[in-house]
Amino acid sequence: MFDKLLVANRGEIALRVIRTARELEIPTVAVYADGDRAGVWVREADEAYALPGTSAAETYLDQAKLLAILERSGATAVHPGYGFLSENASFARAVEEAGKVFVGPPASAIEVMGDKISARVAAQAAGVAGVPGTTTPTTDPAEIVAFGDEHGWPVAIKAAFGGGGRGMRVVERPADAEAALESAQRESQAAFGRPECYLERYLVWPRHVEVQVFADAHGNALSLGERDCSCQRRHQKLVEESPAPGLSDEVRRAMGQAAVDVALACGYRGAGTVEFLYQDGEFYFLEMNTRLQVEHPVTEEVLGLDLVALQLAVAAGEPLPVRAEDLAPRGHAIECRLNAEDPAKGRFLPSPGTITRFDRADGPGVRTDAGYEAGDTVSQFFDNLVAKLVVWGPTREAARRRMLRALRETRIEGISTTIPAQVAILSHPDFAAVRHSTRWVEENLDLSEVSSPRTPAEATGSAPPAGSTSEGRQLREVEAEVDGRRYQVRLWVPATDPDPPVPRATGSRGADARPTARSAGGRPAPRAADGGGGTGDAAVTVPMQGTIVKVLVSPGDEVEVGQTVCVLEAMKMENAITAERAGIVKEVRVAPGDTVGGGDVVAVID
Ligand code: MV4
Repeated sequence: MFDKLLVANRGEIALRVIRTARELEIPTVAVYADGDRAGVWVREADEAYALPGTSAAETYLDQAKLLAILERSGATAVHPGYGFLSENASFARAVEEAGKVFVGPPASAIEVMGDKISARVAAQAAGVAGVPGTTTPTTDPAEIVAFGDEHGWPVAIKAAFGGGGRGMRVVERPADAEAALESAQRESQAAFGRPECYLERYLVWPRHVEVQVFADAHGNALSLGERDCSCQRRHQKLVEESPAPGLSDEVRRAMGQAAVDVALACGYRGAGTVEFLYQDGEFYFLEMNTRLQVEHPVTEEVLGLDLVALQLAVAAGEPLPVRAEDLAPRGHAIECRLNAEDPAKGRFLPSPGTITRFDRADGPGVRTDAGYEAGDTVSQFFDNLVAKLVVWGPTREAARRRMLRALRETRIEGISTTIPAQVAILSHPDFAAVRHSTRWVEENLDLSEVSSPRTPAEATGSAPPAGSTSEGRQLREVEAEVDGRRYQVRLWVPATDPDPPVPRATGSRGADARPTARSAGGRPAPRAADGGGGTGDAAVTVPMQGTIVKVLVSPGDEVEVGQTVCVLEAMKMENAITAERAGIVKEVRVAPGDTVGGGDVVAVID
């Protein structure tokens, strides 16, 4: 097929590609940034080359370095994985111009789908409707008002060159149009270097359903079924599943056909994902991702197919080795993205660091795709994804329970992970009954009691016995046997460590997650906002490092609980920093352009 394959990526996806290549007896070439020298994918590849540097821009995004390694290694094809250069048309073109094969779609298809306005136009031309919206860039807030009055409020402002929700703003009423457009354009410019935005009617309670498509160079295109990725937080997916639950056969079939029509209309080849919003029995084209997605394993588990093998086959010019009538979907698969983030209080703060323990879940129907092992360090420079936990079960309910079992079996120490949040999601009755939507995790799931200590010892004093303080005490988990029965006991003992770790929050592992969102009919009722009593902190702090892009209050202003004090740009997203208590602004310590670190005080409220 190919004499040698360059895998231009890192972590779990690099290893995922290398595994299939090995099964196909294709020699592989890995690449690594300075901090990745000991990466598991580097060891598993047949050859590995350094990408000198630490940041993504200096390494996995550096086209010149990758093209030089392509030449030097003698590889004849490049698999870009996801992220990095996977949807970069100029890289795809440069690879082809070097006489090598880009394992992905033609550069022209990447270009059409990379511009969300032209993607909408292409889908429309294929007879596939998007959400009612505009097909020219919006520059005037008056257009938003006119659009909302015609199609209904709220209105979504979206970045034409965005994706993943960056640059998206929801405008509830005409008075908010101007500020929202300005903010969307600013975020879009910062993240993508282009300010163009367009409009859509905003759907209030949709599910995110996407269709996996495959096309070959011989005019065949095929749907490999759908995935539901509605459980996400700030556009970071947490749980994905296939098939999408609760769709009628008619909708499922029509959505698959629509996705195939979109792929054929843009001259697609390879693996692609067509995203839809699904609400009230209707589906609407959203965008097309021209790469293999993180969540592809749920499709693999349900169909018993290797999507990387299919990618390599069609990239080599072979006809698709499967036909629609041969597909035999079986059971249900769920994936959890285990990220190095602390979900405590629903904040999901990045938690880079060294993994000191990593016990994988095992047993029937369980698959872990990880890019790290115990001893490896999750760097602040790259994605927080540590591993993907994937389960298969004969039914959705069996898969849901199996995932809970596998989450509890997985033990990761040294970093905090999203596992407790995923336990909360999977064990919630709304998720079990498919009452969730793309807004459910953020608006209905109560993560206030969730915690994810980096190590069990770090739970020190986290729940000290009544009447004691955490000071000078340490939690010890010990086993005891009383009358022939084993007990696991927690003891708060005098600290031997002269500098005991700072208590973080209550609870210890995933099982402590206590979701409490209530359900009311089809749509769960939002939970009460935190700090509603206005007893929050006087000091307004930022949760993470970033740049202040806007300050909305001045000393002497009166503020309410939840009012935006300033806007922080972090990880290329704008975050509203809000007041946790009502009062008068006593001090404002930042100005636009200032760089701040996690925990820094930006204002004080009296
Ligand atoms: C929407 C929407 C509601 N109405 N468009 C966010 C990411 C980007 N791919 C599109 N997104 C959305 N577009 C309209 N007209 C709601 C979302 C959305 C969303 C979509 C998919 C998965 C998670 C989401 C979370 C919040 C909002």
